[in-house]
Amino acid sequence: MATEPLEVNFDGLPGPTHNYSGLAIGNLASERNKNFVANPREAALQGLAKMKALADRGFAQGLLPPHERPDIAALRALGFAGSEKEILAKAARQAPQLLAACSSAAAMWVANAATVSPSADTADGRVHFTPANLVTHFHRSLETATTTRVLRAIFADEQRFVVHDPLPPAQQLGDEGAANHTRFAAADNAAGVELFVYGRVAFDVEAPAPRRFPARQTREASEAVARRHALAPARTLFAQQHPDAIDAGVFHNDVIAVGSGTVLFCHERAFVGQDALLRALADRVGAGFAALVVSEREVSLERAVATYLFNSQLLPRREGGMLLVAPAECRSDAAVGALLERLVSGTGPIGEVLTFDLKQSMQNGGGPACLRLRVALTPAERSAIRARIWLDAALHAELSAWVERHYRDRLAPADLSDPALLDEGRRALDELTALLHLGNVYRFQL
Ligand code: SUG
Repeated sequence: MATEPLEVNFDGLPGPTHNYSGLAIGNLASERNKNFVANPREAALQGLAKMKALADRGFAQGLLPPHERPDIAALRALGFAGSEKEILAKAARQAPQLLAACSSAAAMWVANAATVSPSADTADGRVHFTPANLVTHFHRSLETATTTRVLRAIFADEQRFVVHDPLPPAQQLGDEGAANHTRFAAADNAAGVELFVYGRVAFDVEAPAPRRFPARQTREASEAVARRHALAPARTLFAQQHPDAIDAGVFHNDVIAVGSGTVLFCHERAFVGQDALLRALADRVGAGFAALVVSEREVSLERAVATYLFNSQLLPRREGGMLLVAPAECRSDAAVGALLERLVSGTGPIGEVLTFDLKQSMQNGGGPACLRLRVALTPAERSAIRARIWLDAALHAELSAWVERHYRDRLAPADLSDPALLDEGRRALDELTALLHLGNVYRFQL
């Protein structure tokens, strides 16, 4: 029997202002579902159901809290003045898209919270975190300060953890965190091979780049993160996302590739120079490395983006073989459904597929993998965490009741100026920090 996996999945809990404002350029779902009426309560319960199901299966499951929204300090910085109620009313009247940006619950997609390097990979033997600066989109850039505080509250033991500041907030250093980073390792406790994926090279205008949609991550940002984390160059790889993939809606690499252990599951049009990359990975990860590459003929890039097939989690099962945690949308697509059947019926590394209804998040372009941040921890590092963030049956029940108490079941962009929403959110988050033993992490608490 395999030893207990060291990797912990921390899932982001969707917040009380979850809504569809069409804020994310190049994210087809977000663009398409603009102005839909959202159901924040259902979003949070769907997220909790996934966490619970995986915890019940024996996977180590943590959670990260939502952020305070609307972000009144950000609205003030944009020149809206007066009481909080006046600020909301003025922003709704004069600049509804700015109010939407300052109200987004996008912090739920914690694959973008930070890049994480486990202690087995770093020169000083500590777990390194670099919160992402998320500069490509204003609504996401607002997450960095709270994310940094939350990570420092949870990973507080400085002997074991270091939470860096985010990279400087400049487009040339655009960093989107773990969504563009994959770690491979031949065994638990073994030093890993870290793959950093970028969309463009900021300081080389000649380098290939997408034409239609922004490349959110730069090579310079990826390199800076690797440098800070003091990774061994021999075990660090950099690869470019295929510009055609970005232009087809692959705004983060985790929309087209997922890797874990010794397995990489990706589309044939995921990377520039894909064959060379696969050879380099095989060379560094070792003989066990297996690449499951899906051809355009079997599943087109367009269907891969529409179903979010690759935005899946790959988890090592105790009984052997890997579990693929995929969005429910994959089952209803003929080509993707057939591929999943083929994967589990063969002798390949994937032994089982589990799908979840995450529609509330999916409609904003966030599948199972977007909702989680992977942190590989030794048992001693796990026990150094004091916050109550492990999702067991008791915490699941308490959080579900908390969601039922505080979350609305209908939220349209026009509701974002309702001052009651701000109060409801603060009341909920104040209770949540107590429930999770987090201390004060929100601006309204400081
Ligand atoms: O940054 N959507 C997010 C989705 C992030 C998905 N994360 C990963 N792939 N890891 C984004 O595009 C939409 C918000 C709105 O339109 O209301 C949004 O921000």
